[in-house]
Amino acid sequence: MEGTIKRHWEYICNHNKEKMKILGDKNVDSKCEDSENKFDFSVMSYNILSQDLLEDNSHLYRHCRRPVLHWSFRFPNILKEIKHFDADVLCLQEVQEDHYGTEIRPSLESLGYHCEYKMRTGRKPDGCAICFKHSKFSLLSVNPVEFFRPDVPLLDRDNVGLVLLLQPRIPSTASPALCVANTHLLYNPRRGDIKLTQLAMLLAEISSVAHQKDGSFCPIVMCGDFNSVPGSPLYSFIKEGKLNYEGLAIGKVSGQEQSSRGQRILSIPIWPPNLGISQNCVYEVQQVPKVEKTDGDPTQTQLDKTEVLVTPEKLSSHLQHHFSLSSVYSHYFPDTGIPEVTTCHSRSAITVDYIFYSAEKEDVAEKPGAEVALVGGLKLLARLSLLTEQDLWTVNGLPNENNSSDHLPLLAKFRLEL
Ligand code: KL2
Repeated sequence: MEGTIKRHWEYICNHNKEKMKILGDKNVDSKCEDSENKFDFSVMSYNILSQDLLEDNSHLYRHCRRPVLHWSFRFPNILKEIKHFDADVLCLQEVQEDHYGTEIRPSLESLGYHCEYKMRTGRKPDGCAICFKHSKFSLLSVNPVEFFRPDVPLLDRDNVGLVLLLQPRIPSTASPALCVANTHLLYNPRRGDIKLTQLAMLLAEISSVAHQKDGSFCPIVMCGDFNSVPGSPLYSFIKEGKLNYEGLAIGKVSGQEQSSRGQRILSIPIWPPNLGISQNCVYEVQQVPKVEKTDGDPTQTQLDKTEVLVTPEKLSSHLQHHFSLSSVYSHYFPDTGIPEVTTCHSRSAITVDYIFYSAEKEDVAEKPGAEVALVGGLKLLARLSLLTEQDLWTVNGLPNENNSSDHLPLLAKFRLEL
């Protein structure tokens, strides 16, 4: 087809303790060990560009031929793409409420998806959806997250997240649940203070949802448009599990813009205690432990909630989280060092979209001293290759005749070993 660019599947194998090898566009099963007790599934993360936002920010799309910007042109292309890739889990951002109700949800349901949706608070009528194949998962819980908090002046923006707990459908074998999170963080490049707090709120919700009875966490996939670039402090915090933000300008957190002239330095702490989230990104439980009414030892106490009880912290500029998260993409082409891009319009061509996942132990680089909780592991089997900015300008940038958002869909295939 004219004007299309080919993206290919990169299959990834781990050979004991060797580094990841990318085997190219070959059949995965002929190269990777085939294990019996496994559950394979695929995940797509896709910011589909809400029509209202397209129209509000029309200066970003001046390079586009007018007809390709109509929703009636764009939606069939987006649906075709979703159908073609046939992912088991879809994490969609910028899902406009009216289109969700009239077209997106009905179309996806007829493709065998169960759909959950969280609309932004405030006036912009778009939100995040997580859809999953009925045939692959059943729904254990739906956990929407609103980043707007009337009692916290910092949190005056309307972004949201959505966290689902899914049960893999596996005949006659017990499987752990899978926690899938989706978000679209604040765009404003200058407000890294808000972005980091939104991220902490999402991580706290994931902790609470993925937390299992034995104290460990089930496997986690965290997708979305984080409006932050690879290597930025926000990105590094996700990957490293820690961030010292002392002296960091709020405009430097996301790395979207170079200049940080006249910008405030992040305050310590970034968010106030009444948010109820610790510097370790878990919900704080402030209630007094209550004594169990049993015949047993009366000094034995039990907490009401499953959240981690956090001791009061001294003020420090260190953030932490307890998951060990890897990124499906590596953000640069290995041979040329040229950056991959996930969004491309007349103002920018950068990576802001990600699929993060809790990798199984062999995938995780040794991090001495890192306090990492026991988290169920996923093996990354494959990813759909991304493109360079130059590739995208050969097809007139985004959106174009065939790619109908200003973002590309990200796709990964995972294995859960049982
Ligand atoms: O970067 V995005 O596009 O993840 O693709 O997220 C936001 C931006 C989205 C939701 O707020 O709308 C876009 N300049 C450029 N893009 C903007 C602006 C802006 N001033 N405001 C919103 N968006």
